Amino acid sequence: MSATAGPDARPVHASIGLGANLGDPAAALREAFDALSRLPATRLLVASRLYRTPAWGRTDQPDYVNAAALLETALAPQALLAALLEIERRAGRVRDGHRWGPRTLDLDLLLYDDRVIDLPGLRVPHPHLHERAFALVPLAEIAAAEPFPGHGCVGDALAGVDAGGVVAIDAA
Ligand code: A4P
Ligand code: MG
Repeated sequence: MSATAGPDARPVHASIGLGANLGDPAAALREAFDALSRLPATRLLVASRLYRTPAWGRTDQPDYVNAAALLETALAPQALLAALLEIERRAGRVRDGHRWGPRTLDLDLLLYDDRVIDLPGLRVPHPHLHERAFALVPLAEIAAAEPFPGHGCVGDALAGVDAGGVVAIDAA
């Protein structure tokens, strides 16, 4: 697998969702923005504010801090996901096998250009993005016009969720 999409690859926009609810979530997200800005063949175009959000999926855990980043990247999607998992690992992420459980840092590849990818370890758009206000609110702040295959654009999808409880807490 080549790390980049090829010598003639046109850099594309990729949207990343950031989340944490253990340790110091705000500090973890700020460090993650920094790590994203240092990825090879990649520019961090814009970072959202940080948002406090009620836990989704499993509610018996602390509130999350969530945010989003818009990248311009020549990394292929699989290489970008591998880089995200490495940033999570360096932030002390431990996978205990519990789906949707608490975490020190979670980085999801939400959108990659206007591509639909369905591989065993990588699904894009992220399969839950359209139903998650905690991901759509920060993403719409910075990338409302980005295409969201199957849902129009990010702003269109945001109109379909209840964004109550998702509150900006800070500048990123
Ligand atoms: N994977 C496949 N596609 C992707 C993608 N587009 N982006 C694979 C990232 N990863 C992708 O990830 C498990 C595997 O999914 C990865 O190794 C990768 O190969 P994980 O982060 O361990 O996932 P998980 O927690 O077991 O389940 P899931 O559904 O992926 O969890 P999410 O989507 O990460 O959600 N509530 C609030 N308010 N805020 C949150 O941020 N996060 C979660 C976890 C639950 N509730 C939340 C939040
Ligand atoms: Mg994840």
